[in-house]
Amino acid sequence: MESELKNLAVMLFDVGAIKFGEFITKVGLKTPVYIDLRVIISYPKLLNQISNILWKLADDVDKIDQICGVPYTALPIATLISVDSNIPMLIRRKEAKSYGTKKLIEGKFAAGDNTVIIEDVVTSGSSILETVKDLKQESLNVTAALVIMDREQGGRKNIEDSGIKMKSLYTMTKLMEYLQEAGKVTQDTVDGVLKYLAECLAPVKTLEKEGNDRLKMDFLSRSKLAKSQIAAKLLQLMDMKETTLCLAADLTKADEIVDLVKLAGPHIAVLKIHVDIIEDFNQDFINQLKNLSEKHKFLIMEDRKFGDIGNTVSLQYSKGVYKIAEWADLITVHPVAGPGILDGLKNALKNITDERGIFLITEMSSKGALTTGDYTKQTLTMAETSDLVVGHVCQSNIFLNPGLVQLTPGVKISKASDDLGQQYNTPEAVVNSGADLAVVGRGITEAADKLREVINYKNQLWTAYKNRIN
Ligand code: S5P
Repeated sequence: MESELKNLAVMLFDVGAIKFGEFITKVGLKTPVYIDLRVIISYPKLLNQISNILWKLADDVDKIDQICGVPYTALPIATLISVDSNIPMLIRRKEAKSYGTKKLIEGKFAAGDNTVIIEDVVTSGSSILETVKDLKQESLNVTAALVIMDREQGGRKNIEDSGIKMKSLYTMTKLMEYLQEAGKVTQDTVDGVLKYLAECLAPVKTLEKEGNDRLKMDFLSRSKLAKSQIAAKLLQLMDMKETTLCLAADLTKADEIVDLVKLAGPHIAVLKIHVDIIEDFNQDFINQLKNLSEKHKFLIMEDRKFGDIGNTVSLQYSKGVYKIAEWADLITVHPVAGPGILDGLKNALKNITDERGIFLITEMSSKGALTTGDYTKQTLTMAETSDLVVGHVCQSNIFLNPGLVQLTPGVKISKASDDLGQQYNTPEAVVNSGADLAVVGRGITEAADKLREVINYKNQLWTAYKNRIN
């Protein structure tokens, strides 16, 4: 293998894939060596040789289910390996599509598939770590990263510290040695490159610190990562209106709700109601809410907490007196019945053209709630499987996916609990615990000056969000 690697190093040099001189890297730093493996697509034989030899680094080939290429340079290499080994391939998109499914990972896969990442050059390791993160988000199991060139600037450590085995064909030291032996570079060039590499280490990054930290990202960036279109819309309107307030208008008279929404509409992101507590429910009430939601740009959530088998929730969602599917942008769902509940709800949307979304009740705010342990964990997994899910109703930062929204109830500036088990936290505390949207009910509905309180909550929540992302 060593003599093959030497020959290949010379060929790479000869086709201009390895250059020496003074170059500027993509982060604006000077470097005396530049590796540009993109050129190898113009040399099919070389491309094939590189792919073959890279694949020799793979362990336990019969246990590998997927090969994932990191765009763009490594894609043709991964393709050749996939064709040759007859192991299917995945592509990680650089950005989610702005239309359709918004998938980040293209290709067919199953949760738990063993996946090997193919990459051309590793400097800090961040491309591989971002890829690992997206693959893990889809419950894929990353077993190794196979790399052509390790620049020896700290990337290997970053990747291995994140628990991923990395194997490379060349380290920069070995490459320089081979090229010097072949008379392609002088001792001065070798010294210059090695000195540079020793001095210019890439920043330390690990999987946890890398990339999409939900709590540190702004809503607009996160909207681009959302699988659900209505989640993207929600994140965008929160950014545009500068509000994370979800008003729980738990009043029992239609007119009282409409009057409150007329005041609060410009300041809220979501209006949440319990339609079954309204004594004089009628279609005109819904029409008024829809008009206000269009005028003031907020979404309407029916906090129905569906919790039955698929067939029943399908009927409850679309039929009966309330016909919730026709007007509620968002609904809440107890995942207790298992994934069939999501299929049932989707089934009810066959004739609905507007975007609809679901918040799963993943953790409840009330004292002694049973939404704990495995139940919560399995709900998190369930959310990743459906593009109807907009986010989680929960009390703390229990999920990573920045394309999902955390909605947290139990928010009040002054009071710590009510007499019926509800537990409250302050706006700042819930935002720091990961709340993207905060539900405020009686903190506003029972206030003497409701508009003042709406604005007060909105401002306190927005300030806490701004502090959080900064
Ligand atoms: O865990 C939960 C989930 C929800 S959706 N705890 C909650 O309190 N809620 C809802 O949030 C509850 O049904 C009510 O509509 C609102 C909280 O109202 P508040 O008056 O206690 O602020």
